[in-house]
Amino acid sequence: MSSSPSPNGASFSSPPSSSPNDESFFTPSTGTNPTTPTTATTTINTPVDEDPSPFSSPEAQISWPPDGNLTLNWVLDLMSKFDWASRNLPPAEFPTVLPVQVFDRLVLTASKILHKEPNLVRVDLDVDDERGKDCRVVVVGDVHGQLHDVLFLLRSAGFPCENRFFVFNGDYVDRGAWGLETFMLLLAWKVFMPKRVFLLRGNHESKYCTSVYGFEQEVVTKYGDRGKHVYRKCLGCFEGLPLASIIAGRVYTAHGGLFRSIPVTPSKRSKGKKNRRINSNPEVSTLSLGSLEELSKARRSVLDPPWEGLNLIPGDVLWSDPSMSPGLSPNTERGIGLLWGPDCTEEFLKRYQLKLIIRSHEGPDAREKRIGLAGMDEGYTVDHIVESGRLITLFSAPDYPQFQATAERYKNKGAYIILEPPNFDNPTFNSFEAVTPRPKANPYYDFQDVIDSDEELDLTAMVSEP
Ligand SMILES: [Mn+2]
Repeated sequence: MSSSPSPNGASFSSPPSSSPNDESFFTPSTGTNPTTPTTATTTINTPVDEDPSPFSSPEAQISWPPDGNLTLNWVLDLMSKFDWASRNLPPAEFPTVLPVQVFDRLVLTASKILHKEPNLVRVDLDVDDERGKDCRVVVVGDVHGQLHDVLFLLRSAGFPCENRFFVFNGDYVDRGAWGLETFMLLLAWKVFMPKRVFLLRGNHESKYCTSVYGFEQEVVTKYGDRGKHVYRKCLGCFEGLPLASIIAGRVYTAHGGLFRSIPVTPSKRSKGKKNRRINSNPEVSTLSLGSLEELSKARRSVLDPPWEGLNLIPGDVLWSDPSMSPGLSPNTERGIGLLWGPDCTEEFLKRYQLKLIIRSHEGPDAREKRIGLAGMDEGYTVDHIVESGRLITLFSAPDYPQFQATAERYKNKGAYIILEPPNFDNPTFNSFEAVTPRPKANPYYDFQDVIDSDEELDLTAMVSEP
């Protein structure tokens, strides 16, 4: 049930002076993709003039389409140029590839689409339609700025197209050196195919995490004096990302997972100073599983999901973890979110007649410390098997984290899931290894000092309003 396409030896390096649609890179290795232009010929073959800068190359520069409509070739070209830049340019030269004006247009266009989506996006497939019978949904877990592995994954699964949907479970940025490129290329796909590509929010799509785990520093390094502007725009876009999805009425996906019931609808006032003190949490004794209706009403447009007050559902959905012990309890290891047991998985699946929960959020480092739960060596684990269905953790960053303090690496595989008709509830797991060699890069955070997994949050540092 697990296939392992090997990315090793496949070269994605494609200098921008050659065709960006080089077949070795852009032909999906599996499946069919009717809209993939295997013979596309967007050429930018003009010879390179003498250039004063040893790095900038006029062919590498991306421009916004004059009519504002992204095309498949535009997205493929963007991916090719990001890949080339990651191998050939110092980070500070990145704006010669993605000028800040083009960044602005892409983020603005994507943000408008994302902010309009509901907290819980419904990925509905018209399987009664003749064409719908060939539909697939690819589900992807944490990718953490590992650009080359994301490019491999997209090529391996097949690019998004009319009958190939994608649901990404969040954690696009931080830790890896190419979080900006990764997030931008996913936004490009979102803009190009808004009804086929769904980007959910991860706990790292927040101000707190990106200030500790590298993304803020990455953006400032790449964009220099425009870095603060670029970072702020990214944060604004993070706030628009939806929280969860339901695929074909049968599969629930979210970055962390399940969430508590909140009796009162949170109001804007609940984030005021008076609520900042951590209390002894009188709600603990009355924790109960939240409903999809409550999830739909939560206020997701926050830079950091609060861990106290009334707007707790976003923090739960983004930060919670499954446990082998029954019941709901505060996630004391993380300092935010919940732990939920197999009984909660069963209750949630049964209540909504679902068959599967696919969540992400735990890599090999986190799983090393979780007693009773399987390791992340293959990129996925089946955590709960209950009467109504299963709970799966999916992690899509192989050989993670990119920068690691210890000599011994986890050497974990990443995985993606394919859901197929008629019911979309019997997942196929596809494990894959990291693209090697990974281009050299410097870390954007002090990986020796920050703990490997996201536990023991410095909660006081999260009290930051725009
Ligand atoms: Mn996470």
